[in-house]
Amino acid sequence: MLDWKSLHNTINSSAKILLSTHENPDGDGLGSATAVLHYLRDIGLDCRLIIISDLPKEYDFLNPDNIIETYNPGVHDEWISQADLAIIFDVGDFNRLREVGEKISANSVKAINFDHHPDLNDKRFSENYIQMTAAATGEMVYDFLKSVNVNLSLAMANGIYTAVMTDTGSFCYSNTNQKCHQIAIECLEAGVNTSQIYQTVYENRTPGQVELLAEIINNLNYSDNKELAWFSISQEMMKNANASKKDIDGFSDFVRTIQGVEVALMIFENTNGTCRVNFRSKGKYIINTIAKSLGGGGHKFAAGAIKKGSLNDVLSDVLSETSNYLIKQDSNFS
Ligand SMILES: [Mn+2]
Repeated sequence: MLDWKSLHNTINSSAKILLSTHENPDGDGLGSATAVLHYLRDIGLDCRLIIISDLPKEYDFLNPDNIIETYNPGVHDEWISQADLAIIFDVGDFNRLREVGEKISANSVKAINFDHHPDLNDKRFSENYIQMTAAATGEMVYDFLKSVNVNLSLAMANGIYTAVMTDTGSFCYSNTNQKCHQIAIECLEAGVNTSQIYQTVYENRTPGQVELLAEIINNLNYSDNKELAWFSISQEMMKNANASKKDIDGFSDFVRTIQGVEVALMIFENTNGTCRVNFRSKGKYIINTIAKSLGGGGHKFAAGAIKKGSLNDVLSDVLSETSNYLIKQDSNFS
């Protein structure tokens, strides 16, 4: 059990509190941060939620009064320099805060890591509230609020529900636990419109995204007894489909749904001479060990890394590395 009382004490002795989450934010980071923002404002604290990326359109519903701000040096630097506490949600890696993290460090703002990713022992965080058994950071936010008997407002419940729904693949992934469903019940009681949130987040694909997905499906590769399904996305494919980077979210999850496939692997060519490597496992294989060996990290069954090199070079390296890991884990089972 985490010492939530201590976090409440830290918060109550702070005058200006900055909340943030990782770049290219997802439902867990945004839902967690907005839920806590509403709580802190309800108890009268001065706080702002500032993120480095633009807010993805499908999460506009969490932002009715523009409570989520995209970092802008001219607008935010002075305020951040006066903040005495920063609470960072679901970040996984301090570097994923980009300039927001740099401002936090440059101003020596006390930074708290509030996350269900593994602890990276990053000295830039002064305190860590980490619970790797939590399905979502939003589950931890729920505990944090319940530790002082907060009745979930609709705004808080919308955030928490979005966080848990997105990180559990709508309560289907292997990380889904009893508590996720208990949280869902309480969110329903608070008035959350669950089907509307589902449709807003998942049934809003752009034509470009579907075009790109079609090309991926047509060029899907299998290896390792068809337990591994992999695909790569080049910048040329992105251009042809007129797709944006966030359009690729969920593709690995989709490929993992194929019968017999245990691990889905995506390799995405970035524009800066690196590739993003993304693993999803059904549960037979632990894949964050592979991600770690590539310099990345993540959860047991959902992990990734950024690797330098051309698409072809990274592809052949990662494929052989992945095969080795799968074979090794296979032999451990038998
Ligand atoms: Mn998460």
